[in-house]
Amino acid sequence: MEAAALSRIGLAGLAVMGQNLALNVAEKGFPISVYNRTTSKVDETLDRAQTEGQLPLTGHYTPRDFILSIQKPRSVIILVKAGAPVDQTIAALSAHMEPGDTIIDGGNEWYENTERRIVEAENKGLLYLGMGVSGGEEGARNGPSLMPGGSFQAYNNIKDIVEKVAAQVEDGPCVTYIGTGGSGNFVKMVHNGIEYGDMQLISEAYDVLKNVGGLSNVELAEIFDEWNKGELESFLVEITADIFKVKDEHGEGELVDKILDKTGMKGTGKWTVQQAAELSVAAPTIAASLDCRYLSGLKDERENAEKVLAEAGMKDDVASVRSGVDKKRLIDDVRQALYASKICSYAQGMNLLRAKSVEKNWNLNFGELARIWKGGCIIRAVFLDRIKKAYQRNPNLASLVVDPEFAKEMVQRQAAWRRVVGLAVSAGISTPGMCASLAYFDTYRRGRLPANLVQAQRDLFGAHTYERVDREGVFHTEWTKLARNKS
Ligand code: NBP
Repeated sequence: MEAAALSRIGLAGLAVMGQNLALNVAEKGFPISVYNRTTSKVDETLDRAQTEGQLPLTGHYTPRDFILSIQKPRSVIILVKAGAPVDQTIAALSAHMEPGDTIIDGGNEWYENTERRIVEAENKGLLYLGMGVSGGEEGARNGPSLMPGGSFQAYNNIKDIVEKVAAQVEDGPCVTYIGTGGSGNFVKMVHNGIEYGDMQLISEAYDVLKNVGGLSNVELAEIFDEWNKGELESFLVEITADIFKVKDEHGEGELVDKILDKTGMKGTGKWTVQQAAELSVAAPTIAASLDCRYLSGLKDERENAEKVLAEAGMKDDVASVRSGVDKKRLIDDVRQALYASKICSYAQGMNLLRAKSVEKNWNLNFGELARIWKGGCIIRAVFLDRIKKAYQRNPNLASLVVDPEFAKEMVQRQAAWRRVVGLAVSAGISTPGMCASLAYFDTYRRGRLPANLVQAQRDLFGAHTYERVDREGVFHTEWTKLARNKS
């Protein structure tokens, strides 16, 4: 006989994400059992459940007690470090699970690991979901964006829970069934790649405004607050405004100026760029943001290069460029450049998702993906609603930049965008994300590219052949012979 008060769901792994998600589930009225390898975290979570409103959460100290405390068919969320810890946790828990029970990995897992585990789970009669969770600590506690992929039956078992736990926006909860296999993890990975791009583009806007425009942190905070009331309204723009306002408690000025300029990372951006290359999808803005993180890590080398090049005669041109700049116009131009660059970055992310969806037969719904990113997650932004509508208008949209509405916006913004990139280039302020987006736009929109010359070169040195614009067939030319005979 089972005890009467079984939990509706279980959660194992009580670090930042697990603890907060468990409290969120309990707060929405679903009794939850929790477990963690290091049991002190179980007690911590129990304490929080008490102090945060006597929430229906029970703590368990062994895998067996934990699993047996959950009602059948059991659903267990795992939120441990991705990779081997997930396999170890699955092994410990599944020993006590029964056919029909479900494992849900909520970590930032590599999608192929999820696909392997789906098969392993199936062999034991278990169902499996790989569920991307975005929104960090705050999102997990108050409403994340959730991207579950894998078994549809497993999703239906927890649909009522995840729909309550997820962030809520005017067109529904920020969760949807993504697709089969590792699609949930893959979508979360690309979400993170887009997040890299957004953060890079915002940092470039800051760099240009600060160094070319000469804006103070106080002015920057005002500008970002202002931007957050318009088309750029988003979590990242909002928090950026806040960052500029925080004073340094250890000295003069604002804390942002005291932070070491080396960016950390955990790997999802790199996976995104690797996948883009793997699938022959151009994702230059996301790749530029990854490259910038690598370059930021070379602090000593950069400082040395600055010194060596100054000694070699490199002049700082920022001051002369700044003197000719109309500050008000620059601010407005940067806003437009940021927006246009962002559209290109999202276009790249969406096209990567489409290529993978075709390869894996996931049948991803891009409008729905944009919708569930509207709330809870790090890239949440007002303009995702416009992306949602673009894909609703045309689910087979080749690129966001050719959606009639976005196309109009790109055209309206391109003069400002070019001015910003041009100014930054002449001032020597690198804007790799904005440049990558602009080059992507200019490459994508041109009916004819210099690829004809590359084809000719390939044919000359490697007999790789070429096609012609004016007749059918595959051709090869003895270029060198013809060229040299003529001369
Ligand atoms: P961490 O990624 O820091 O992992 C810590 C948890 O993993 C602890 O519960 C720890 O147990 C457990 N663990 C480890 Br490490 N090795 C284990 C093993 N061999 N067996 C069992 N448990 C093990 O936690 P997190 O930051 O909460 O993130 C959880 C997942 O969510 C990760 O995949 C992360 O990438 C993803 N994610 C995080 C964020 C974020 O903002 N932090 C956002 C979105 C997604 P212990 O207490 O016994 O050491």
